[in-house]
Amino acid sequence: PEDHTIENFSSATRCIVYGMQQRAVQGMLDFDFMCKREKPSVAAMVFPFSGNHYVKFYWGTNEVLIPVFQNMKEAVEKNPDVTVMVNFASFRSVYSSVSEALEFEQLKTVAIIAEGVPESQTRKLNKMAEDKGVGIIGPATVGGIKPGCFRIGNTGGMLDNIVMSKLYRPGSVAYVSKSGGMSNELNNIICRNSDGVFEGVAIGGDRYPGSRFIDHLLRYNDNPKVKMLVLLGEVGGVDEYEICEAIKSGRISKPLIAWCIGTCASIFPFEVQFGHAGALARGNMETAKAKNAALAEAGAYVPANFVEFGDKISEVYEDLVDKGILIPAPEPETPKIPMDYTWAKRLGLVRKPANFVSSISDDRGEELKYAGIKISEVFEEDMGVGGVLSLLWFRRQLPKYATKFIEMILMVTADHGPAVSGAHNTIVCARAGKDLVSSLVSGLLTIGPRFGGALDDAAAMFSDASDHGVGAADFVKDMRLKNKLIMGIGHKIKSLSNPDMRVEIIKNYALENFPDNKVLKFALEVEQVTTKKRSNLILNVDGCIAVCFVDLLRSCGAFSVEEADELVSNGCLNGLFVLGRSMGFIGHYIDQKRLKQGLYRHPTEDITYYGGEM
Ligand code: Q5B
Repeated sequence: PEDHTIENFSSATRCIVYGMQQRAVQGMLDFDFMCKREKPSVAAMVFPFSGNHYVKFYWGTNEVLIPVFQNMKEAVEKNPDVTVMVNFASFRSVYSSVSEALEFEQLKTVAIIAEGVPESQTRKLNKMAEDKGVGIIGPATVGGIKPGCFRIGNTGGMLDNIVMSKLYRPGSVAYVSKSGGMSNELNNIICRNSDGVFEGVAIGGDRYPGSRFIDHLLRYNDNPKVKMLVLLGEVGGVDEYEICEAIKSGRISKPLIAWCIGTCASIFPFEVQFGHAGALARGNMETAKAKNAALAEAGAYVPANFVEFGDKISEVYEDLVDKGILIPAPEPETPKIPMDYTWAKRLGLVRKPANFVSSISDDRGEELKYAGIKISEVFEEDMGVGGVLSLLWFRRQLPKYATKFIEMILMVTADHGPAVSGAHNTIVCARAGKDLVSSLVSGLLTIGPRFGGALDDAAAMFSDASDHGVGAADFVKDMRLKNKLIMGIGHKIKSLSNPDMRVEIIKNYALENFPDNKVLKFALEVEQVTTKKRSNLILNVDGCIAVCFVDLLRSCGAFSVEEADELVSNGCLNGLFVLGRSMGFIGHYIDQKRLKQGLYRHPTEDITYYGGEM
């Protein structure tokens, strides 16, 4: 049947890309730029899963914004010049998205890229499209390319490929094939053996393609700018016989070079299903061999094998040139297209200092790594949270007693009731209707020199005095003279008569397991002095963790004293409290939500309103 529903693309053809295929869109825009198109061929994108927005693309070295719409209706209405839909929907949503698109009269061509579309759905879509006079390219196709005019999706491959195959300017040879991969091969073969491609379409490898070989070949035959036709058929189906008929009847009048791939199928003792869904011969007529013979018999130029396909094209081309039927156009300058930085870097053509250095984890390879250790090994060796923390914070695998100690710290600091500053803040924030992160952060922001954030300074003060051989009493006296509080000493409710069990647990573990307890022992001597003044001036949980951790870092063998001190001065000890207490704050947030607690307002009788002079 004469089916001319496929529109002839021009340098003004514009499309809507369905799906967030940013790489494909960039490829189309790069092609447009190379072809010196005035406007980008992609007018808009449609992505149902986000609100309307814009995405930035390169237009040469400049940047342009392409709108993304949530639905086709708006995209079509806002872009009345669009006639093509390039549909990247998955096989699951091809049917609904294409049927919707067929409602819009302005669309003349739909390219369906997805593979695996159910044949029953394809056939329904084909019927709907035919009734509405819309041309379908695909499914299961890369699309097609018309040099100088329009490129569907990724057809033609990478930009260097497009340049090598001279797809930025029209030649005189138009081809049709099934496969996208083989189209690339054709672009190359045709470029080497003629003045190049005028247009090429891959109709897709399914058994029921929307448009067929004949539709495109007739269209090409009727275009005076096309001088030669190329067909790359394949094993399976009988569409090639329609072409034979068209040649015999004279409907196809231009020279056609044809080859059906899959001739090797006869080597197998059984019928072979090749890569495409439609590439299986059901009977002798559908074999590549039979179809090649029929094409040759009808008058097509059929080489002896695929290797000679290019030679056959060259032969026909030279003949047309000799006869003056084909006059090659002067070769334009090869367009320069800026190379993407990532690609140029991969080719080793450019370098640039990185803005960022990171040394603790790497997600680029097959497996996530923490400090060079694969995540699977972390589990195989049962490193636990302590092991992971030591990899990420210290880039070291610490001994088991050390990683267990880290876990003990996280456990003892996890919570200390709702009354402490941080939990209180988290609770008030949660009750004000805020989300988890805001409530957590409002609690964390109270961690500081008085509450939970005394570890780093405690470590620095005790280790400095201990390193310099200062006696405990002199240290306390000296701090008082300087009007400084000793960090890690004192507690609001814990005292000699109400000891803090957390401190006992930490202290005893360190005394029993660490190779050295020098700084802890000094801190305990200081506690002896301070508690004589007031019984709540005990070595508190911050102070005890801090001094034990200094002893651990210095004596576990993984760090030098300088490295250990640098880690402390970088704030890792307060980090332990922050990390541990986050568990409690999140618990308080969840608790308040569970208890459906309303907005908190502090009782006025609990506030002294002072209006006097200050
Ligand atoms: N005096 C912790 O103060 C607290 C002194 C001192 C010398 C000291 C106070 C302090 C250093 C910071 C520190 C961590 C504010 C605490 C934690 C986590 C927690 C919290 C929880 C949890 C308590 C009364 C008298 C005054 C002061 C003297 C006090 N501290 N002298 N060095 N360090 N410590 N913070 O009881 O002569 O009367 O003027 O800042 O280590 O945050 O559970 O609550 O897990 O959540 O209000 O455990 O010690 O005492 O400030 O009224 O002082 O003692 O000079 O002497 P208080 P103040 P004087 S653990």
